[in-house]
Amino acid sequence: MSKLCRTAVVDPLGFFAAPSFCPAFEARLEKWRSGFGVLETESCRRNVTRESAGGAMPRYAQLVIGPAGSGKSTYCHNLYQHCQSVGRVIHIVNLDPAAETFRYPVSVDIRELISLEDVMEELKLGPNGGLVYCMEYLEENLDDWLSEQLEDYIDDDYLVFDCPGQIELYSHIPVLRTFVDQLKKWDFAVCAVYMLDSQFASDVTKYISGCMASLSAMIQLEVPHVNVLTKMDLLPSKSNVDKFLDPDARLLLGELNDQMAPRFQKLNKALAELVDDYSMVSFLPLDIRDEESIQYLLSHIDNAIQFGEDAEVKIKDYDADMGESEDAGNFDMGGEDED
Ligand SMILES: Nc1nc2c(ncn2[C@@H]2O[C@H](COP(=O)(O)OP(=O)(O)O)[C@@H](O)[C@H]2O)c(=O)[nH]1
Ligand SMILES: [Mg+2]
Repeated sequence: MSKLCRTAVVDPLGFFAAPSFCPAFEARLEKWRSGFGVLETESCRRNVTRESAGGAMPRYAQLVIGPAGSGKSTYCHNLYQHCQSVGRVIHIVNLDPAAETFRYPVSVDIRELISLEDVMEELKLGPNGGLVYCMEYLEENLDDWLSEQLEDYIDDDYLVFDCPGQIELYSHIPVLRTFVDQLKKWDFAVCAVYMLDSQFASDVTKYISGCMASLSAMIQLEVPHVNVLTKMDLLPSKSNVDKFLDPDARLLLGELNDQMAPRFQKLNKALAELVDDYSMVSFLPLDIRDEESIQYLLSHIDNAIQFGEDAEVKIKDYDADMGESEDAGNFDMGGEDED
């Protein structure tokens, strides 16, 4: 179903030449340099080009997703600050109807459309049900309310959507998928940025559960997907986390088997294979204290949506490469020689 496709690796700002601050970065960097860093599915290749946008430049969007408390809004704030310091303009859209305070300027706010408090009060719903109701209400109002809100953002504009963290949105409720499809129709090139708290990397069993949640979002959304391990500043030792940034399925399996009862071995193997087959389980670490870390992450995301690239290059990558040769475009990540 999914394929890892070779994409053009562009480095307009020279970030890939910058030294990284942890060894696993170097490994990831090499992967990106050799041209396979973004997981893309069939529909990813329908991402926006200048031609599909009717000759206009596409707009760009990051969809910042992940569990509640994983650091989505904090990332948006730090990203905003970083962009300001390098003279780059981004606009942040709050899609969380439960958000109360913001540390970044909110360009568009879902709470102007619907308020969680009102929903809970009038429909007698709890916070979770209320939030799902709000998001479904947004889904119904994409064509009028959201389209009107976004019409001021034109060619080349870069929007960052700060999403709520309810797991339902990433597992089985199709709201975000509809949302992403609509953004694509409006000529946005979209990248999902999945945030996972680094405490998930303290233990292999937690890590696998975090990976499964991210995988579920990735399969549902079918857009270029970048996983981020947040709150790196809270980790006592960065070296212990390296194995989770770009994991080896066999090592994962060994650790899972060591920690769990023998009857789970078959399940562990299936999970490790799933992780390996999808090749999605690589994370970029985010340490918000470190400007370079934010810059590095942003450069990956920009690559994923080919921000700043000429449309002709995109067309070549997505069409010619794929048509020319299967080997040129697709990787079977199950093999041992991939690293
Ligand atoms: N130390 C540290 N705390 C963080 C970081 N990111 C988020 N937090 C804290 O984690 C909590 C949840 O963060 P928030 O961005 O609101 O998460 P969201 O629910 O995913 O938007 C807040 O108290 C943040 O201050 C980080 O990188 N380092
Ligand atoms: Mg938030």
